[in-house]
Amino acid sequence: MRHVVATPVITPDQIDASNARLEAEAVRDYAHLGEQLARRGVDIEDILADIMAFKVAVPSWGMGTGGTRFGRYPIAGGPNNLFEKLEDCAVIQQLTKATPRVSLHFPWDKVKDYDELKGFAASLDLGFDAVNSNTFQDQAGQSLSYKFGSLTHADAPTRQQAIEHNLECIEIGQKLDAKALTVWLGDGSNFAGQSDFTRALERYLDSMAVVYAGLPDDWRVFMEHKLYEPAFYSTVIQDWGTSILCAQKLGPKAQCLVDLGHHAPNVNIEMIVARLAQFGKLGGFHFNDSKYGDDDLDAGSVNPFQLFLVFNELVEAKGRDPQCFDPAYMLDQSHNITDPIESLMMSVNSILQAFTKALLIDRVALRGHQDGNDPLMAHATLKEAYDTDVRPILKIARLRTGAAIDPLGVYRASGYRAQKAAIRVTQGATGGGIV
Ligand code: RM4
Ligand code: MN
Ligand code: MN
Repeated sequence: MRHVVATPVITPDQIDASNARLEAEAVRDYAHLGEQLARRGVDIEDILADIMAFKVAVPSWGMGTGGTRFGRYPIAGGPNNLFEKLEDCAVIQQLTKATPRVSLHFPWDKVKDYDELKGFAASLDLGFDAVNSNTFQDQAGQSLSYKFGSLTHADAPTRQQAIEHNLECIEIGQKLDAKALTVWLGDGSNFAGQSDFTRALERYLDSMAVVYAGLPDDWRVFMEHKLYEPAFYSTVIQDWGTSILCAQKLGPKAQCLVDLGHHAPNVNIEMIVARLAQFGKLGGFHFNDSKYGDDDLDAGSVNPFQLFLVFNELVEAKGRDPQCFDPAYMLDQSHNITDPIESLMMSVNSILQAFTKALLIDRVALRGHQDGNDPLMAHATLKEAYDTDVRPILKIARLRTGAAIDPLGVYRASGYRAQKAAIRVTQGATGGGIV
């Protein structure tokens, strides 16, 4: 039971000392921005309240250095097991106070005792978000292979094995107070003619109906589409169209999950977001950024404007349906050349910036310009919000929630990773892969 209670990873003193140095300047900048926004009819405190309330889950699998299929470069002091990953998640939560929940992936994150895991997480101020199933790899000792598919496999026993794995994820998730299962499926084909598109989707729906029936009343299942990889000719749940058709067929607890990297280059993702929200089927998000495909780069690092446009749709959807619109926000990134803690803290910041700017859009003016057929002013209304430097709001939000005004600065000064390097075993640099 060595894991039952964890001690805080960065001491509150370290955060307080840094905040004390930065507070006066942050407060002055915030007051100045407040004045500017007041001239635009915006109360900065309203925006701040929304920002302080916004939370995004972090992925357990994002805590290790990812790697590509060509290689992996582990960092000294990186986590070797789920408990160490949770310690790293706790650092992000301590310094940002925007990531109180962790999304787990099974069987990668299987442990013997889930009460112990829950207690350990709680002692670090962490809870759990959606659980993710994995039928895209064969595990040691697994009786039937997923080489030719899982939930859509031609053989019923293999489908059954994949169904049971998803049901087991729900069972584990219930022990951890999760409320959703995310199913991303690698099933697809590599050759034209290899798979019958229609029959494969029928099998998917049949399998998912069994998984759906196993959902507790207050649970949702998220279907995560992705256009290619690991299958390179066709993928069963390849886009939001297939995803929403299946969600509609399965029932109200089934919703679609948008991973920003799972679309062809140049696809208008913000429009997909609007469509899914309009029909009550936007269940969740995996934030990351990309240039070519499922690159899993840090959110907002390549295309922050797109992230802003996505948040514009999210704010718009929330405005239309404040009671029911409640997507689960998660990060899903692979950190190949940076310390994952640093990358994730930066990504949280980028997401919050995009959200803050989206909240600043003058929606009455925008609608007027849209209906008055004034494209230039409609666009200028978006740009007015996008061009605002909202960093003072984020700093004050962190100050007021007990986080660090400068998370990266405190993290670097703490020497956290070096301390862990002295305790944790550093893995060898061999092999590739996503975890
Ligand atoms: C997939 C997808 C899933 C994630 C796996 C590891 O591309 O994004 O969400 O669970 O990668
Ligand atoms: Mn994803
Ligand atoms: Mn992905």
